[in-house]
Amino acid sequence: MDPLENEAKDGPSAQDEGLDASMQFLPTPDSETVEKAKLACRTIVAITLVVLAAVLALLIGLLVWHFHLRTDGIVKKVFSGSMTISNHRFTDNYEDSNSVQFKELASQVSKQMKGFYGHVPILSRYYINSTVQAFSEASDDSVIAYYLSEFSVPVAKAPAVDEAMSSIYQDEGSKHGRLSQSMGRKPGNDLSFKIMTSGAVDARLVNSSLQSHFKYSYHTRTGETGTIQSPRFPDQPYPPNIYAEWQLRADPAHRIRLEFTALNLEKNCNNDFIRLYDSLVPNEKQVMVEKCGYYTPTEQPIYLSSGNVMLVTFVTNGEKNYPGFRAFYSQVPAQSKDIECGGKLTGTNGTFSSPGFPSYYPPQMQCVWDIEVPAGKHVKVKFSKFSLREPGETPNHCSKDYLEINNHRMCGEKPPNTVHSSRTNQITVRFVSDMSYVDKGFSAEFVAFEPNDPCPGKFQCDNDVCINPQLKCDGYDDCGDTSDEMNCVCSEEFHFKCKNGYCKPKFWRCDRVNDCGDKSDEENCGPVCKSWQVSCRNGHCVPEHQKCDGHNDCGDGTDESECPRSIVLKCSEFTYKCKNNQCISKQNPECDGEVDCEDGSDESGCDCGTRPYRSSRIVGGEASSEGEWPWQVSLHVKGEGHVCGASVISDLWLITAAHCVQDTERLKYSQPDLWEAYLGLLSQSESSADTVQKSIKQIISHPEYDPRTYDNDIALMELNSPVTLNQNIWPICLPAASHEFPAGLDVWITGWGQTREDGYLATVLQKAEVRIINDTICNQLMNNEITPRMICAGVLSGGVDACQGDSGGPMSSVDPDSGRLFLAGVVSWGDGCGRKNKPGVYTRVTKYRSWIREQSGV
Ligand code: 4AZ
Repeated sequence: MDPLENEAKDGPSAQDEGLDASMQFLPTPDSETVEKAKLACRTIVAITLVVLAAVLALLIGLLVWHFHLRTDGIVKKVFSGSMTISNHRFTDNYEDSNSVQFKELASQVSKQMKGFYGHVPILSRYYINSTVQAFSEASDDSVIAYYLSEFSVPVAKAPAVDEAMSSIYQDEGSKHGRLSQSMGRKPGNDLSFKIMTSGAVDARLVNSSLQSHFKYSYHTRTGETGTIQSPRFPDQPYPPNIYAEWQLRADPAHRIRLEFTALNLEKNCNNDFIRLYDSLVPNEKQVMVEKCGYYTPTEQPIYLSSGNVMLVTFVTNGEKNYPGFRAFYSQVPAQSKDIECGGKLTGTNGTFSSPGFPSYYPPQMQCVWDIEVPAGKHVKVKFSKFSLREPGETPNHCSKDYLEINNHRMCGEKPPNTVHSSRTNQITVRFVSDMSYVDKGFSAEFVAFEPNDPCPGKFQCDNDVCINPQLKCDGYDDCGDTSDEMNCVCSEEFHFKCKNGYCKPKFWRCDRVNDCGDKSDEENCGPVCKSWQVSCRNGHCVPEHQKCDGHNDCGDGTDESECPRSIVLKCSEFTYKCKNNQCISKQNPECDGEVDCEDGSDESGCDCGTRPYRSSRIVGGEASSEGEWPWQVSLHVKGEGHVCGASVISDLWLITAAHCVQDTERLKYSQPDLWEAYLGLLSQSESSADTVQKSIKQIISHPEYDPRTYDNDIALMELNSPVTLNQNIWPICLPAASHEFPAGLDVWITGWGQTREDGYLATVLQKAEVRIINDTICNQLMNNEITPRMICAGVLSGGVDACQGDSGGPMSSVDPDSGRLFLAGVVSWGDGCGRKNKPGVYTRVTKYRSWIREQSGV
């Protein structure tokens, strides 16, 4: 029996009857009747108890539910909005939240808002209060009030409150929107107001963990420029867990122009971010942009408001803090040449662009251009830039910001040279930006053309783009829709014909890159051996089963070079030389974690090429993270800043390019005291606790460096004293003379050099992934200027490369077996930067292994 049941049935009954519980189960002579009476009585008591317990449980449940909803289940909902108060004239006192005038009008607005929400039961039930955040001057001299309305809502009712809030405002459309029931002049209340817009406030702005709040309010006048910046900028990183806002006002009939001159925040916008609003309150419907991460000096953006106000908010969380931002604000006339928008355009050609271009266009713009070219001609519009993106918008929907050409809507981002043609001599272009989110806009050219010759002297792509006829069938997609690479007759001399019909430059064959798209350019490469054979580097073919059998069947060690165990061979350029002068067959055996030399020398001196953080695989130049390239050094000329890169190869020695340390008429770059080396650096604008600045003791330029050809472009620098290695300062492995970096291998280049040809230096260390290019091909592409002491790498279609300022820095190659990084090259020279078919040229470090050891002992 269950002991509980026993207690419930028997315990109380024994007591009820005044019996001694110990006697309860003793049999009596007339025990049967006594037992029956007892049983009936016990059942009644038990039922009563069960009912009581159920009632108690229900009561407890109700209490828990009640308290749960009253405490944990309540959410704070904040909405922001603005209203015009048409029966009040604006005075400057309204800009000062401490003035009597501000307080009086704010209190009136709060009262009126209470009455306003009072009409809607679900809102009045949960309404807490409304507080006016700011007033601004409308163009007709009346007052605009910006307020926050707070509600305390049970979680389950939150959607109903959102719904009620959105239905009471009829503010889609525009700021000059329609009147709603919110229009009112109530008896005993002297405000005549019209709600203009209202929207939820981003939950991150009302987060209770934000410890410090900063609020600033500025009014700019014509000819003045003010500065706003994150707390502690530029000396220290911004503080954690703060909310800061700047209310910016301009005179009526002006716009706010905000230009960022520095922007370096944490990459993740969920942690730290800036938001701009086309309002003085953080209304979600009027967000112009959200920014985080780093922007180089060349891409510092400029924003324009639609009216005479703008709000900048800045939020940080408790994790990582960065340098922050600085921006200049000023006022510009609402209608000016820069913000010109629409009109009639005539002639045979001309240009037009989105308002404010190349600044971001303002919200709430509507422009129409009527373009007409001479009768008998047709007209086309070509976009050199087109960027009309909005979060959550897809390019075939285009309901927010868009451009309409003869009723064809375009939005999102389009490639340069996108063309739209008309079959008449007229074209109408309409540009619309809505209340929220702005972008860079577009820049366009219109051109008249003869209907029967749309691309005079050029090739017309299927997408109406005209390209230089030489670009047809050159292996590159110049049209953007591959129509220039279709139906090609490949040139015998220059082209390889892919199986899928494309013609690709001959030199792209067998470079281990799938240029055709169907891999046909990478088939049948190397010596033609049978499928059951191994192809040797010397052109021989040996049976597959002879691979890694401990015999040198190829004769050059190829069949024994990619094996778990090495064999001792006659020394050649393909063998690795151990310290005891024995030569072994294994390819790249140094520091791979296995002892291959009898004397173990291939695994000595291997405290190199490792890093605390791994990089992700992203092609193209982008910012590195701290500790990603701990051998990267920034060489500064004292008083001038960064000039060249270098690599740490031990705690005392750096490798750089000889051309970085050649004397010129102006400066004696070969003098050690001209230089200072920064180790463990990520951003040129800030140093971390692990950054070390070192003086240079001596510079050893390669004695055979040729400044005319850049042959032997390598130099060693000795630090004044050894550096303490740490997670941000660590040597890269030097490859043995026999180390192979085959064509097609992916390698990384890093540096603070120019981010484009003739551009600016980068502030944060940039990284890019490029491929080793075949020597013969590179020599053809670079006018036979490649010597055996150079190695080429790049992306032949262009756009990814080293540039001025990267010189002397590393080309790092990850060894697939050990994961260690080896110094494959030193950035040396090139024909411009990132040009098509112009790879970067690097000093081939394997050629200098013994010279480095002789000079530095490393
Ligand atoms: C330079 O001037 C330079 N594109 C370095 C590398 C490259 C071009 C120029 C490679 O230091």
